[in-house]
Amino acid sequence: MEENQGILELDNEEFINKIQEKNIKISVIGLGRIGLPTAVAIARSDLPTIGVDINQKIVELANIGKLRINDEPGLEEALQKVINTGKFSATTQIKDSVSDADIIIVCLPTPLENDSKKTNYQFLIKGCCKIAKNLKKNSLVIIESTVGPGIVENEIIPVLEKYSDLISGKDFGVVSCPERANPSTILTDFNKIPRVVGGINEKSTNFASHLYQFVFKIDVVRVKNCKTANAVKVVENVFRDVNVAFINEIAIFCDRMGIDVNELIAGCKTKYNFIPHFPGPGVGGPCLPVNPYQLLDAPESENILQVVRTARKINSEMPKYVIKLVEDALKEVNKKLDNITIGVLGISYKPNVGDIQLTPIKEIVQKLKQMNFKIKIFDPFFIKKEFLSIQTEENIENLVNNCDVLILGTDHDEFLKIDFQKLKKLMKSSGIIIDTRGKISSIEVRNAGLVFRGIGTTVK
Ligand code: SAJ
Repeated sequence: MEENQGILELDNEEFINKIQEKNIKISVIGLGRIGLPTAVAIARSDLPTIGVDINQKIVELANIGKLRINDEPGLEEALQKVINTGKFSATTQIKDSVSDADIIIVCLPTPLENDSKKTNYQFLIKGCCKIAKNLKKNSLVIIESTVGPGIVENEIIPVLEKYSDLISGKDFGVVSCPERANPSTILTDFNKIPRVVGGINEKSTNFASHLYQFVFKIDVVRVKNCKTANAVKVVENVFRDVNVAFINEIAIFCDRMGIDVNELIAGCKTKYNFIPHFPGPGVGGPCLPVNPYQLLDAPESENILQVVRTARKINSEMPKYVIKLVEDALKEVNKKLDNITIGVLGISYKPNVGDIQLTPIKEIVQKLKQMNFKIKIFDPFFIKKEFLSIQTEENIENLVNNCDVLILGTDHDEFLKIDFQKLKKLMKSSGIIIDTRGKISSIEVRNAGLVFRGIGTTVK
């Protein structure tokens, strides 16, 4: 087996041997929330890995074993180890990584154009254009970015062929293996959640499967092609968005019926085939509010997928329901609407992450500002930072001090141990607690002499 032989010239056994000998060079494009942990995990299995990112700061920090984010447990330690072993390094120069790589793993963002609700694939396409210009013959490109079904076949492969002058399936391989890990538990998820692999041909699928099995020691589900693998990822997220919309509506129904939605869910989930989802102030993050549009982008979705469209509408209107709860509670305590101070506990889109991408709390704060309420914010991941031109507080006490209303926006662990008796002393008289996450005991709040509202948990 000659040294500069491209991996796709190898047969299955030779490829597996080359992996076992740790003699496969990996390039990871995009060192963000998924890309960096992926590169670190691969380097941790002793495969030489060069990571690429256009952000100089990320690259400089990574090369000294430091992270920009502080909410991925174990990642910084793992990074330091692979920096010390020399199995991982980072660069801003795509040529330095791709031109000598056997396998190129693409972890570039595919965000939503908020106004048009169209997915922006430009970061991915531009990245693949640069990859193509440096692509070694007989290498394998793995797309981990979340894309709509058909995007790899119709947009990515043509770009790779055009700028490499190579033919996919003959001169290079392509596979979709969408990432499935949860922000804040990514490294552990890598070794727990099976991976779905679908390639342009059997060899591409096989080689990618061997790589993921070797590095992550997890089951690999092989599917027929790239679009099927991409559809799996998008549909499993849209499934979640639809179920969250369902339970959000049920929660509003519960508030009207005088039923506690948490008690309802606890009852339902005793049935083996009920998958519990939980109401909230809306669906945020870089994934769930985006993925439905990756289905709806496809011309094939014309006049169908009404459930997906409706679910998006329901979830994007939940911030309005939170505002209604605030208005109701202020009416109950007969507070005039001027000179009201509202404290918001948590702005992240979900608990225990420092991430405000498409967070529903943004719309809630914007609406409250439009209603001329004075807003204070505290989030342990964003201390003394600016959010919607509001300087966030240093601690909970500063937030609660002199508040009329306290809204639990994100259920970070540290917010679940609040002493409402103590809190009542800091708030203005007839204080109000709005729980958007179903994590606060209405009894405890009311026993402390505070007014309580929750999404589906308001019932006395
Ligand atoms: N949410 C609810 N109620 C629920 C579940 C979630 O209101 O019962 C809200 C959350 O508060 C958050 C949003 O939905 O605002 C998304 O939450 P999430 O837990 O789905 O978090 P993500 O977006 O960080 O991760 C999802 C995961 N997808 C699935 O679990 C199917 C993760 O596994 C994916 O890797 C990730 O999307 C992704 O990268 O696509």
